[in-house]
Amino acid sequence: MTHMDFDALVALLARIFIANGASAGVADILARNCAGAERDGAMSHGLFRMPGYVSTLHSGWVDGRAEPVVEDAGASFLRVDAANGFTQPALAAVAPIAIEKARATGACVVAIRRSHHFAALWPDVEPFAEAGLVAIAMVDSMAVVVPPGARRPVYGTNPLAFAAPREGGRIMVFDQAVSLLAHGDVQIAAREGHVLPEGAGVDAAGQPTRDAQAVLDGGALLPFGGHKGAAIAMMIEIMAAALTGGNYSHEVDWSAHPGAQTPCTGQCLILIDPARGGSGAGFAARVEQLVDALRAAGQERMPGDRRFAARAKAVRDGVPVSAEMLARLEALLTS
Ligand code: NDP
Ligand code: PYC
Repeated sequence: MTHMDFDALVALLARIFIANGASAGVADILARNCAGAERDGAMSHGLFRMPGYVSTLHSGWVDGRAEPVVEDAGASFLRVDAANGFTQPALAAVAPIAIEKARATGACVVAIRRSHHFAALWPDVEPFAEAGLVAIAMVDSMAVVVPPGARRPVYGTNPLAFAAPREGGRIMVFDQAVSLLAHGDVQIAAREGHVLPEGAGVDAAGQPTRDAQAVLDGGALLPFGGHKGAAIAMMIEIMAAALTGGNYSHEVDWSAHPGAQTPCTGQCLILIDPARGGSGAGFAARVEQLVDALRAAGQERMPGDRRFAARAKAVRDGVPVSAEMLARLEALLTS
């Protein structure tokens, strides 16, 4: 295991993206995102994803050089056509305008369509909370989650991320899939031979299974919390696809592009200026009071705590990367 300087890791990943057809701008954004996930210990969306990005670029399914088009849709509404590119460059293009609108009007909805999201969602919300706004993001993905009572998957693993300012420049953030496990974690479990937790998935015959490979071989994932998680999955399909003009998870069809792995769907982002609410400038203090109440009640770990601790350690010691992973990454420079 070596410990890589974060910027050196970003530079290596950017070279891989460029070597496989991405523009320099897209490469830098995706490299920072992917290295950031690894740095924060979000392994299901860190370096593990690089071969998937590369095979998708080679398949012609995604445009690694796409130029997003931002459309003004009202005082508090922005649309973005990601032009069959990745979501993060589209978000980067619209973010400054969205912040401006949220500050000017109290809120802003951003509807991104024709966009590929293959990453963790927290990087899409954290910067807005750091800028003093509340941010909620939703993305639909590919149909691998079976609704209660249904015979086949319809929903994606559809992540939902939330971030809000806390006192002292800190933020409160959570980021979670609607399935009990993210698809990436099932792939990792299959590769490493781990058994899935109870209630994570079903096999091709629709029977409950803890076998990760059975879920991948024609089985499906289950939403967390049964019908309650399924309702959140439905909301995310409506907000990230119907509202944005993107694909539903069940409409993603990459069959003509062998090697494609990045779902082309949509993302909805909602920004709120918390100073407009009833707590006014006291919003961050009110968030802190909730955290205090949770801690007093015995909850020691807040969402984001593990990620922030991993980040602080990596900033100090470097990002741990195994020799095997480094060799795999270097091979992607010439794939
Ligand atoms: P996890 O279940 O690992 O974590 C979900 C959230 O709960 C995190 O905010 C986490 O904080 C927090 N958390 C975890 N354990 C505790 C605990 N004991 N007490 C308090 N808080 C806790 O995430 P998922 O497996 O659902 O998702 C993993 C990643 O996969 C996400 O980043 C998601 O965006 C991504 N994903 C992306 C998809 C896409 O289409 N692009 C699709 C599906 C998932 P912390 O981070 O600090 O652990
Ligand atoms: O881990 O479920 C997942 C996922 C889907 C798309 C990107 N990540």
